[in-house]
Amino acid sequence: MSTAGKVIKCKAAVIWELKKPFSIVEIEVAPPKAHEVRIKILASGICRSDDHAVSGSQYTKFPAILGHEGVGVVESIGEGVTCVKPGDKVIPLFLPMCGECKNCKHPRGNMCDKHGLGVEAALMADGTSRFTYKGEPIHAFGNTSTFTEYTVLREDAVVKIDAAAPPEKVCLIGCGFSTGYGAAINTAKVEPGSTCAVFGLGGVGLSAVMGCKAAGASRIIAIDINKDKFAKAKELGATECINPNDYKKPIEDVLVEMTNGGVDYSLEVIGRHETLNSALAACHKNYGISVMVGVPPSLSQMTIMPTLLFTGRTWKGSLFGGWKSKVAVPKLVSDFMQKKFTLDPLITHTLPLDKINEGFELLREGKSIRSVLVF
Ligand code: CND
Ligand code: ZN
Ligand code: ZN
Repeated sequence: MSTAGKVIKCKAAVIWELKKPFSIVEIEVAPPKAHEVRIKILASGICRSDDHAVSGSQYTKFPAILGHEGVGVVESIGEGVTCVKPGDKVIPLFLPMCGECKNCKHPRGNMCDKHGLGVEAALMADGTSRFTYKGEPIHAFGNTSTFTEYTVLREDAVVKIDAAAPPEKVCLIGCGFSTGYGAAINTAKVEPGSTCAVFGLGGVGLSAVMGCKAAGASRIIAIDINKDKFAKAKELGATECINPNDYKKPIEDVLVEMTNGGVDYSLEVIGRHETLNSALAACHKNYGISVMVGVPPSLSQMTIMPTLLFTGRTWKGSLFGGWKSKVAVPKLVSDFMQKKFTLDPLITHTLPLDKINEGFELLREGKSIRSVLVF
């Protein structure tokens, strides 16, 4: 029996307040309005940005349904939707793309003018939510909300992918893989033979290591305070792994010495002021490029020594790896299907939605790279 046009009752992981665990409850998901798409989620990875919302480091409206790294299948579409149809396998896009605005049309822009990423991504375009619990609205998150059996997306925030793609793997193309890999390739524009430093070896950082390797870097120095991450970093292309806690000197000084003046490219994939500063200082004065990939705390301010930039370094930020989401995601999925890169080493745990709190604990304890929830 078709569910189109009807409210669907389903399971979702709802977070009611800051720093509290998720609870699995039955919610109501309203049908998609015009230019919206309702999808059944098949798999969703857990990314640190979801945990930043739990901890308050990234401001979010509660109660909320988090999750921004998923794969689903279209259940029904609202009026005027032409980009997907029921039955299509899709990836939700936390960085939507209308394709019409100045940013979407600019060759280097990937942050659509029509859709924000902050609190405006917690509701649909008309300012309401499609999720309710016992009639009370629940906020969405990051234009996506994938920790639920069904979600509703704006049509600009969904793209069709190869029907044969395995959801429990390609969900990582919805955030972690694309963000790290693209930051190296598109934002830093790592060159063959260059020296790179990657700070933070989670799912996003290890994808940045893969991007540096694919771009032909000859030296990739991987940095983490958790040495358990080193074996995987080496497997994915790191040539050296170092732990800042093993040195008395600041890690930027260690890197400058190791590379006789600083690295060509540094990527900060943690989201802390201290490591952002270290990553900038560790790159070569004159021509070094440092890319901020980790999400710093919302509304925070940081201090840097202006001479770091004055002497020629470049400091850049990278959202979703600089990819234009609607165009790049299907292509990345097809590259994965053609075995141009692997996602298996990034996936350390697969869990049912009911075990979402366990998945977050594994991340906080540094025991997982990516946990993927399967539905
Ligand atoms: P995850 O927590 O898995 O990895 C972070 C790694 O950093 C861990 O291995 C930590 O041990 C390590 N670390 C922590 N503190 C330090 C330190 N002081 N020095 C060295 N290493 C340290 O996170 P993830 O890989 O899922 O995400 C990484 C960041 O990327 C995080 O801030 C997340 O919010 C952000 C991100 C950005 C974007 C984007 O579009 N730019 C999209 N999604 C996530
Ligand atoms: Zn993410
Ligand atoms: Zn746009």
